[in-house]
Amino acid sequence: MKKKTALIFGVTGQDGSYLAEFLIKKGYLVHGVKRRSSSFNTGRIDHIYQDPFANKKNFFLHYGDVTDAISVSSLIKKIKPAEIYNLAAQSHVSVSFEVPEYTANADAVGALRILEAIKFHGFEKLTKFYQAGTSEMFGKVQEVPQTEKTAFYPRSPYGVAKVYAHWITINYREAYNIFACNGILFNHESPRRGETFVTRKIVIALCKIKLGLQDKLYLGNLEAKRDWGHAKDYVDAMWRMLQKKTPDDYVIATGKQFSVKQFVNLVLKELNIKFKWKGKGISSKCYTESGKCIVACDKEYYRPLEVDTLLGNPNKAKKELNWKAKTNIQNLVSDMVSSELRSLDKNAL
Ligand code: NDP
Ligand code: GDR
Repeated sequence: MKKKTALIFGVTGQDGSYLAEFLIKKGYLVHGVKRRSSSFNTGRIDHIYQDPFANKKNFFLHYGDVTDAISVSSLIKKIKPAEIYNLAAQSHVSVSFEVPEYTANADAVGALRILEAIKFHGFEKLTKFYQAGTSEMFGKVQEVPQTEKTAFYPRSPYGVAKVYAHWITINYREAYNIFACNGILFNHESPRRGETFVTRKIVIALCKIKLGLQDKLYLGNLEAKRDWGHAKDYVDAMWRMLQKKTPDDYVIATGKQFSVKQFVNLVLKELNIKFKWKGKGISSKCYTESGKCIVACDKEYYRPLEVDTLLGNPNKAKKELNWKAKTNIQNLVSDMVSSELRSLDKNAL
């Protein structure tokens, strides 16, 4: 039987790497798009090549960029994918305040470029499209918990760009009958999470503090609340959306919420570090039993606007996709901490 072909924009990122593994296991031929960079950016996917048991002909990499319409269009024409996953984005909310125009170009118009290429090549019936939408579109939340029907109120250039991508996906679905779905994914983390997102930043720093390799961790708003899941579970939901009879939009979340401070506490407990918090807000500090301050706040890590609280309602995904988050916060923390300790140990050798 002919293998299905998938094309992943953003294959070198956290989700792209898990999705590539997931699709290869399902028997797909997976094509991934990577950007030219001055140093290696394929660390998360190198093992897919190196695995001696994997059929190397299942995975192909191409240079491209979602800000470059010609490369997007040529790749789609050449590969003729049955499924396209658009995970490519400048995905850091805080950075989007520093580079708003680029963020709009990649995160908003990037989705349009892919959809337009599908239409331009007449692939409306051949190619299904997944758009990596985000809970950041809810921003200043209008309803708790958030569902597919909750109104958007984005609070960053990133969130605003993703709202455009969400609506252009619906627009191409309705105007041209393209099988196009929006995932509205809440935060998902893993040992492969970028080092500047808060969960990974906390895990790396506290593991180093435990091993005596670092003194202190500086954070921003400790009171922000997020619905945190595991990236491995979430790429499965992306795939399920494209296997349905009709295209639709789905919230993907755990339905549970924790603050940044609670996440710090969970990591400290996992590392068997006894601690005590003192102070409030930006003056909050966390001390060890021996009185050493190991966590403090710095205004550098506060944002011009904050999304205070996000909590997803994944009922539609459960009912229609038979999808449920398998990993709870405790298991997520354990996975991230044990992987970090292993890698620090390896680097020390
Ligand atoms: P990452 O930041 O880890 O990965 C982003 C990927 O996009 C990387 O492969 C990056 O390449 C690539 N990329 C960035 N700009 C371009 C560009 N101009 N052209 C082509 N590729 C580009 O993000 P995640 O894996 O965490 O997230 C995947 C997607 O899901 C993103 O769109 C994100 O916005 C969205 N999302 C993520 C959530 C999360 O909690 N993780 C929640 C909801 C949505 P490079 O490696 O070279 O930087
Ligand atoms: P977020 O993730 O903005 O939700 O976007 P991030 O981990 O960056 O922040 C979560 C919350 O933690 C607060 N915070 C800090 N954040 C960072 N990065 N660094 C700090 O030092 C720090 N201290 C406190 C933040 O203010 C925020 O409230 C992620 C990205 O993956 C997006 O691409 C995705 O769309 C959303 O999740 C869902």
